[in-house]
Amino acid sequence: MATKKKTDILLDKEQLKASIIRHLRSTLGTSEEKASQESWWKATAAAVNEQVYERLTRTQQTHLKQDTRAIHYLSAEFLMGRLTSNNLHNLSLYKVCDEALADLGLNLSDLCECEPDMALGNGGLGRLAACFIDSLATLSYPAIGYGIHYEHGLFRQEIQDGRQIERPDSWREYGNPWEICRPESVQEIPLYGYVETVFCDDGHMKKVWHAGRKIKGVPWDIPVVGFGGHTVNILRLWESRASEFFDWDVFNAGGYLDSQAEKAQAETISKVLYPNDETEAGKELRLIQQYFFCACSIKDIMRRYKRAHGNDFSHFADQIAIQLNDTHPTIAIPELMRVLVDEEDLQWEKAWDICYRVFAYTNHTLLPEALEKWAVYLFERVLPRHLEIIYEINSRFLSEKVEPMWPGNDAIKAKLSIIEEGDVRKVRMGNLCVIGSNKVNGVAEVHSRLVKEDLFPEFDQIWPDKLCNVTNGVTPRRWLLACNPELAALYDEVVGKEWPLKLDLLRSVVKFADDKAFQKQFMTIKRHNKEKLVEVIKAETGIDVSAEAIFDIQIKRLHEYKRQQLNLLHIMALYRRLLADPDYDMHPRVFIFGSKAAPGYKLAKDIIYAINKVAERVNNDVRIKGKLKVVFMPNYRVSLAEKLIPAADVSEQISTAGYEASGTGNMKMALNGAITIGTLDGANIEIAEEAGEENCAIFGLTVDEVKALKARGYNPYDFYYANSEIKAVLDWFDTDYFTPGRPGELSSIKRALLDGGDTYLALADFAAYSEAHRKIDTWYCDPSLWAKKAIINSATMGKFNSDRSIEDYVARIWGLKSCKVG
Ligand code: DL6
Repeated sequence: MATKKKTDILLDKEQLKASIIRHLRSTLGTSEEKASQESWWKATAAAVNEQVYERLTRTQQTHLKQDTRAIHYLSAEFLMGRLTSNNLHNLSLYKVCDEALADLGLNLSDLCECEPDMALGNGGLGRLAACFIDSLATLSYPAIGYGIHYEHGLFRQEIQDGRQIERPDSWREYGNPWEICRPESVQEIPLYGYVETVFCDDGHMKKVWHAGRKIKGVPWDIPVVGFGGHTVNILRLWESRASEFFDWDVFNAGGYLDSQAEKAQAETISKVLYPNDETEAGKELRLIQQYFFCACSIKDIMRRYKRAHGNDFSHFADQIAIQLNDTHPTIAIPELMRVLVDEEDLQWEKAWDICYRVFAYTNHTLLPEALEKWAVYLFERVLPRHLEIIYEINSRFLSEKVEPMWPGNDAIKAKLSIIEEGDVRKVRMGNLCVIGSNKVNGVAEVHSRLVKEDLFPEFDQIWPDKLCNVTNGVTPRRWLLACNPELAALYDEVVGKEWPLKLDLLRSVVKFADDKAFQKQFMTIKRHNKEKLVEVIKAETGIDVSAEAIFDIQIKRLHEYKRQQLNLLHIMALYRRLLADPDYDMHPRVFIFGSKAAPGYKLAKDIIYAINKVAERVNNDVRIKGKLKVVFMPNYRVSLAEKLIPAADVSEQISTAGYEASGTGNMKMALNGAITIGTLDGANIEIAEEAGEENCAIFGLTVDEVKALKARGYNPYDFYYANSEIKAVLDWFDTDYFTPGRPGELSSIKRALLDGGDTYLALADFAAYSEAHRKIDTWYCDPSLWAKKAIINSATMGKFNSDRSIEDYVARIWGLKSCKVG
């Protein structure tokens, strides 16, 4: 009989049961009779953690011994969601645990529902980071994710009378079993103060930053279990605390609140994700947040490096790779320069050579408002030494790179400079990222092309090999294996159990796309998932929908460029058609939205309100005989996405071409057998290439057509007057049809689309969008044709495995070696 390998899962059902009960009694301090569902969930997590920690230790020992290059992924967002089912799946313990709990009279899925989402992110960027750290561990790469341990992640969204209300999200109010505090690795971070120039005995000049304040960074580690359970990396999140948090003297003198002021101030730094930065205080807080987590992370990286190499920095760039996930962690570049030059006494040139080889930057958006800029005066006050370093980087860049290429060209210098001149001088973090990184990547082919051609064309001329592409991906473990168990089981049967690692294997399923028996199996699974969603919708919103209908889903942040308003216009147009002709020929359709709007984004919030008001009217209108339903699911988050995605028939990916960097929801829905209605934007283009354009409903202006129309001068009124349906729908917003007794409550949407200039060309794409929906309807009415398209979509998404993205990063940017944990 073969002996078990050290990494084989050694737990059987009885052992797991015993472990859960032991933890229930000795870790949770309760008993089987008294325990709440939460206690059972935590006891289960603790039992799983025994396995996780053992592997974590083994991984860290292996990495220490092998001492190969590691990637440090710096991100302001990690949208992890729930970890219980994910960790069980990745340790191959899901089934055993399910059975063990069933023996104890419990249901694993119910227990999983006790877990709050770790919503430490806003949207695609944060979820991508979560998928990437899953893939890095799965592929056995030495990697650490670094971010912020927000006390409250993204707000919890409630809907009251149709409007979004933001409530604090307290994901760890009663403790989170997946995180470990590491007091032994606390860091202290300086802020404010002044810089002194000191002349040393050997005659050289040195800069000394005298901090005005110090903040403590306390690390919390979340183990990241790779699929197969061999490698367990960590996600290290920094929590801010006051260095001296309690003033005895002030307290004893009766200043009970004042005695804690320092503590309150320091803790503010890791309080919330993206504090509102419309005020000066908000801007300062955001900059401090960014510096805080970057500085803690750089110190941590230094500590580890020095443990192995002492003060010999000649191997630093060979050992350390740092990825900047968007511009939020840009300050890590001058921080590493500061540490190397000021603290480690390296020459500027040597330090710069190291920095340049260490850093790489991922751009996630072309929207100018998302490329951060900080006022110089703010920098001067909060990070005075960093501003000096940025000036030095900039002056060397302009004289060594720009002047030789464009001699005497001040306009180009002004454009490429890290400092933007004007009434308020600003530090351009995007430019600093490009100048300080050895590679810059976009996240889908078309996006990367636009980064090169439109966003950073001169930088591309200076460094022709710097700008590259890595198309995003999603982990098939969470986004198929865990969230769609029936489809996963079908794929196990048809292609074997290797597909969660080699998603390309699914391609062989294409040959069954015409097979009636397979179609039936595939669509029965979809039907089951839809039936489950019907229950969730009823429970969350009270709305009755039928699984007979087409489930048409748009789930993503609310933004005008993503065009939820276009979807709404079309829904209203369908409603009008149905009112005009109750026998209007269409298959019943349920339009489902899930979306949060940034708290300060008024129009986005108005769009949510309009969706809800239209939903109320449409859902209760007996004249249309239930042919149209509209559902807005409150508090969209990862765990809700896990229920929506497997049930989607149609995936709405309708951004204005050229604006959505990639999208990842598009990949998740297609992988689960939804058909994309989408523009030729972001990764939609690559999805259509993989699945075949005939299996997607592609519509609308292309990137070049969008540019041409804008260049010609786009006038939305042309479409308003030319298309009577558009006119009627827009005029509806001014009436009280959807807001009885309160006309004009929805008018801001019409205004934005007409007088506001319709920046994102919703009216220009309306007719094509409406036509694409007709096509969807026709396809759906032919069940075999629909099943074939759905199967092909699911089977051809192999490219969008985040493991492939990570291998691309490794080959094109990071140069890592996989480090198997034995
Ligand atoms: O790369 C991950 C994700 C892309 O899939 C989305 O297309 C893109 O919108 C998102 N970008 C951001 C950055 N901020 N903004 N806007 O979240 O990144």
